[in-house]
Amino acid sequence: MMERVYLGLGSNLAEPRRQLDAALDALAQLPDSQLVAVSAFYASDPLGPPEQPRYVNAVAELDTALAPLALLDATQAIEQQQGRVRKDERWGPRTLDIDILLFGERLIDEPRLQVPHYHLQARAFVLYPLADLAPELHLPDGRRLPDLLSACPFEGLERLVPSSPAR
Ligand code: PH2
Ligand code: MG
Ligand code: MG
Repeated sequence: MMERVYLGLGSNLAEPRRQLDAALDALAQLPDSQLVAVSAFYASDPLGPPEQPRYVNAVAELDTALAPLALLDATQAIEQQQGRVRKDERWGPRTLDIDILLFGERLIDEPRLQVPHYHLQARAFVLYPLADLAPELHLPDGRRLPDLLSACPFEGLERLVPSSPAR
């Protein structure tokens, strides 16, 4: 059975837009999956330690027959391929971060994976790209995206002009 997944992508090192483009190419190659749509790209100041470059973020819509932990393994492999180095610093700079935001109607609470993503509701750089793809989305826990958006100002986000005709 195919399930609809929303992935949050972020980068603030080594040409962030190029990192996101490469990540989307890799996601499009995943087995038993189809990349359905991609939001606009958005720039924003870092949330967390301030002494780091601005981020570029986007959200991707993926239909997949992979199990959640198999998809997590696959997205972590893509992060690794793109030079992600895990450091002790919380929310430090990274070449690529792929977060599983939503996985069909599932509520997942496992050591390696919590879905819906824990910080979803507080982050404009997640909510607004998500709304590009599914403005009327209902979360499996009953929350509605329009309500989350109205509690989270667009402030600080910069919608980027597409860098290629494809996006
Ligand atoms: N990701 C973080 C921490 N801070 N700030 C922005 N603007 N964008 C991010 O994707 C981001 C962040 C941890 O994953
Ligand atoms: Mg993240
Ligand atoms: Mg992450």
